[in-house]
Amino acid sequence: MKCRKCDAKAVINMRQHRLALCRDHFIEWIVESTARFIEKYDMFTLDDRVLVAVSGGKDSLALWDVLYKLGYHADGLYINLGIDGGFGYSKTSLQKIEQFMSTRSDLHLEVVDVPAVYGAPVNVAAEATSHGAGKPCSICGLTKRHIMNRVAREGGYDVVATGHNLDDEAAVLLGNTLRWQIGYLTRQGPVLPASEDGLVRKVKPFCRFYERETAAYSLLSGIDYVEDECPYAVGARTIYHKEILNQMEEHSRGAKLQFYLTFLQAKEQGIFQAADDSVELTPCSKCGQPTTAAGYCAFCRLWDKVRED
Ligand code: Q46
Ligand code: ZN
Ligand code: ZN
Repeated sequence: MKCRKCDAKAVINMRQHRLALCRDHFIEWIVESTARFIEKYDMFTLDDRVLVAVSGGKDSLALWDVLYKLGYHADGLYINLGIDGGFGYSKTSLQKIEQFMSTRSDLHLEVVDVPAVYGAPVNVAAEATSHGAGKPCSICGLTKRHIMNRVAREGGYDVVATGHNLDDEAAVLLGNTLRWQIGYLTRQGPVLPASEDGLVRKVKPFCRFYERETAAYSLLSGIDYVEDECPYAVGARTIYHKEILNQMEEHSRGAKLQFYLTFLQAKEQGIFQAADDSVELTPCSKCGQPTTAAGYCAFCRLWDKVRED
């Protein structure tokens, strides 16, 4: 199969777009489409300071690479969760990020070491509290959100960007829809606006790319990334939802993209407006970050408990 734009051999065929492209034109397509999505959803401008959450995986490194190419002022944030999983997951992740940075000039990385700063790896914290019931994911998510917001506020960043792709977003959407979690559905989308109470704007510039596209971008761009998933991702409900969506995609090309885009349209048309449950946030009396709780926020209560044990 030939590239749609030149005579070279196509390396990828995106059936949902009826678009086959060669290496160079595919890389160009990803970069240009990202720029278009950033503009379309009003994510940020060239004047903004962007903090990219990088895990060492294909999506976040590809995102950082694209923003770098587009000339955005994008710094990285790596949160060391202290997860080993028998193969040094967190350690390998940081190595891949450092390797990525060594071949690009003027990149800046903030590193937050969870065990050093807060007293324990997230999986140990999960065992020490009833919160996780064995799985560290809810504690891990809470901790990552807290740290991203703290670092962004302290560093004067305008926006936090994450590498979530369409497969991630469609899986979360399916989960939220199956349980009609209106609060989550109301907040899901390419942009989570900043709140006056101190939540920094969050954006997902890759939310319209299939996972195979971000993986292909990384491979074709020579980005070396951590291929192993976090050991705790195994058996996660989102993985099950991804499998269901993959089956749907096999039967009907573009099903995932359509599911996500029609959701965004429905939201724009006001389907969840009446249910908008925006809540009042107040500053946590310990760390000062916005919380719905009175007194200490969930993050501070959790990590205080971990340190007590
Ligand atoms: S939440 Fe759970 Fe992930 Fe944290 S513990 Fe690993 S799988 S990294 S996105
Ligand atoms: Zn071409
Ligand atoms: Zn707090």
